[in-house]
Amino acid sequence: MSASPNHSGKATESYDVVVVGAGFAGMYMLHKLRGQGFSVRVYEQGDGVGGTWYWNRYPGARCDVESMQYSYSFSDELQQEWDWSERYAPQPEILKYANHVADRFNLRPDIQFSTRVERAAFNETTNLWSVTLSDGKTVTAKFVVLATGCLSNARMPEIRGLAGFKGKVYHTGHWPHETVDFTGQRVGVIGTGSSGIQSVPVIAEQASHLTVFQRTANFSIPAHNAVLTEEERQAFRAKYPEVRHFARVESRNGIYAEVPDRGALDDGDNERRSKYEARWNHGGLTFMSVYNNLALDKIANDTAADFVREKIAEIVADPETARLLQPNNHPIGTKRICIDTEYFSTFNRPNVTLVDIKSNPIEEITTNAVRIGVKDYEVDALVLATGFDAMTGSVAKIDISGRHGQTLNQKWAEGPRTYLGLMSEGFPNLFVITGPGSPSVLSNMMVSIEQHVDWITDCVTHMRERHLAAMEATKDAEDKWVAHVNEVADSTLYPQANSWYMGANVPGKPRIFMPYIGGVGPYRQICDDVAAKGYEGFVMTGAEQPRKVAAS
Ligand code: N01
Repeated sequence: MSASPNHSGKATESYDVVVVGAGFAGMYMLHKLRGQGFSVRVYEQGDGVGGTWYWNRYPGARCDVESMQYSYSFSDELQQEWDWSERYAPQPEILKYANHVADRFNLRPDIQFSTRVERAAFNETTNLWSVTLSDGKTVTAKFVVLATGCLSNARMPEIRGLAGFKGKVYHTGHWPHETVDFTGQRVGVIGTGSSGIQSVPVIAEQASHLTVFQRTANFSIPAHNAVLTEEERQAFRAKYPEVRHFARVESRNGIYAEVPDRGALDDGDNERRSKYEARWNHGGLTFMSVYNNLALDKIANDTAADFVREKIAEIVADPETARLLQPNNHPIGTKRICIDTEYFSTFNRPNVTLVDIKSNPIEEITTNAVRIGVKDYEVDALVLATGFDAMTGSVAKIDISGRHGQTLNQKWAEGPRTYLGLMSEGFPNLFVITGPGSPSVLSNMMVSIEQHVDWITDCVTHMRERHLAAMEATKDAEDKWVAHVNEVADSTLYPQANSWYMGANVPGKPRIFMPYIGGVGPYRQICDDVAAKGYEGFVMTGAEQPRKVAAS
């Protein structure tokens, strides 16, 4: 850090890099940049590290990527020494891991907690960002890195009367730190995405009655979670070099798994069914990689969707409830597939009711009930599992202005525009980690985070070595990238679903397929090629002005 006098004569803290957010992206960004000798300050809204795992403390929250893979790979010592207890670690364990990393790499001294970044403005004369914090302070930095997370801006539903409800209201994405005990209570859960599907079975065990309000049925595959034995951990650790290499370079989604070599229609009914059965019994996200054309060909996709619908009908005893739980308005996988533990069988419990709010929407929430038509479903507590303003929501909350005073919200009014999901033209020296236009949420986030952090670090080191002042995506490169992202998305079935990938869950949000679906391995290659060609598609300008260093 350095300090230079501002116009009022007071010293302004100045950093090479300001990082926004201390989740897994922000923590690794700090570690990596500091290792290269950059001065870095991280600002984090919460009072601890962990990002999404700090906020999402709802019952049943756990990872849907296996923990031996949903973990940092940058330190072999770290991955060899950390003991994951289960195949899919629960949220408290993932948060413990985040805290362990913060301590092990001594990150906390460079993180300011309980501090939001309110504004960031680029000064075209000095080529510095001026960053205003919620504590009223302003600091300057040459680079700003948004490590704000893709799913961290919890979205409250707009339902009449919600504010007047007299019981407790919880959002899964903003869960209290203290234990919430629903024992003896009548609980209503609104929303049946991943968060609802994970929390419903756990809440059902406590509540006297649980009513699940479902607008859209979702495809869910059993996790078959299990305790990891020491032998299993050791076996996995021994093959880490292969696992990590595959995830980074060869995979499409950052997950080590068998690569399908044929399409669903290349097999006969019996063979196909037995493959689906095997994947169902194995559990987890790899269900979707049993064949190579499930995301591309609707008829192929239907075979997998039908299989899951049949499974739901087998598990759920009441035929009408089973029918309602069978998804029928989107191809399987085009909304983030859910991974559950006993979700469908929970509806066989006598204390659980499913209410279809697609055909009969919620009219209002009264002081003690959810009102649908003439019927009041009385509840003592409400759990809103209604999701996030994904990918752009957290960025939009910061007032970011770039060249000519244009704000990022103005520029992204019709949908986010980036080059490689890393930078947006008109906003020099501003990076986004796992931003829209990169594989991000379609991948194992750890793999994508590490790739972006490494790329950004190489990039700013390149600039430092050449005393360059500013770097910016060109309009041409950005336009071509946006067109490519859309073209690839349009060649798949994904745009057919009203998903948060499309921004479709937020009223008024432009419908654009936000993540890059070209695959993690190919995307990495593109980013590496861009760097190898001297950061093709970016302009790097000017010799750096000497910054007055008053103190360090
Ligand atoms: O949110 P969602 P989520 N009235 O947007 C419904 C990640 N994640 O928090 O589909 C009534 O998927 C909405 O209905 P509809 C994961 O990537 C990971 O569950 O819009 N209902 C839907 O059912 C995931 O995909 C893990 O018709 C309303 C639900 O609320 C992402 O986070 C765990 C409504 C929202 O589902 C988001 O998951 C959890 C309204 N006004 C989450 N508004 C892991 O395992 C919304 N809904 C790592």
